[in-house]
Amino acid sequence: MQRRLALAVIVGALLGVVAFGAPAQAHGALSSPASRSVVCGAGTQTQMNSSACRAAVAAGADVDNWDNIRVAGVDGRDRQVIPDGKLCSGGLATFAGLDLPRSDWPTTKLRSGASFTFAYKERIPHKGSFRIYVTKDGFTPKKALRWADLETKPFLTATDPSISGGAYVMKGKLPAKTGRHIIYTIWQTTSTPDTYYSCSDVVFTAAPAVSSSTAPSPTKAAAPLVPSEKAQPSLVPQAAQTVARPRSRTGVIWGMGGAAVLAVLIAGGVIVATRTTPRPRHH
Ligand SMILES: [Cu+2]
Repeated sequence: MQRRLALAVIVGALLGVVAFGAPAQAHGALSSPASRSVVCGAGTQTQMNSSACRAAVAAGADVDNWDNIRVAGVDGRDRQVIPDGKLCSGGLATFAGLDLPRSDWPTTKLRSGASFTFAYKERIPHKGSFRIYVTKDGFTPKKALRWADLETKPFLTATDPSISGGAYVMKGKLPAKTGRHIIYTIWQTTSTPDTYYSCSDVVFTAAPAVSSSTAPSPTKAAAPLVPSEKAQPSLVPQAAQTVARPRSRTGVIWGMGGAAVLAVLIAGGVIVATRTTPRPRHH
């Protein structure tokens, strides 16, 4: 019974954070294909528990603020300001773990050359332009990403794209690539001094021989972006998963507590949904 009470307190505190304490300075990151901070801070249970994410957090990666890899005053001089080997962290010590050269970062599968709808999840919208790059042929994730590893020109750019379901949506065509790569996204805002950086680990598969039921990405990408505010509270279930994490301490009590927790979370979700309707403001 005491444990149940403790659990309720934890959940309550967590909901409080989600509802009110959502990082005051919080902005955005590429969510489809998911960037490292999104994967490790707001991904699936499996992703957040992956060796790569654990190592990143251990090495310093403030993934709870997955949308906060931002550097002020860069003003388009990305290659001069962000050091080689630190592209994924934007050179920020608080995200240094995201630069770890590892082959086992969770990846998103993409079809080479296919149409794709990119999503850049935002918690606070800004005016600005996106530049999306891909790594050159011969890329290896075993070395920390350097500027010279990226194709010189972005394969997709967008200025002030529309927001749908809590994310900027950008339609484009994926580059013709094979195998493991990084998609590197730069969001240079104009309504604030900040530029945001993110690395998405992807695997390019061959284009389908015949267009068929395996129609590529757009549907898949659009799925989590159902218009309306629904996408916002999607972070709540993640929080729930986090709470449930100490699963080694199984037992009946957790099972019993589960129903109660679920009820609290659902109620919390409603509160969050209500509260997030007016967008937070800053700057
Ligand atoms: Cu911002």
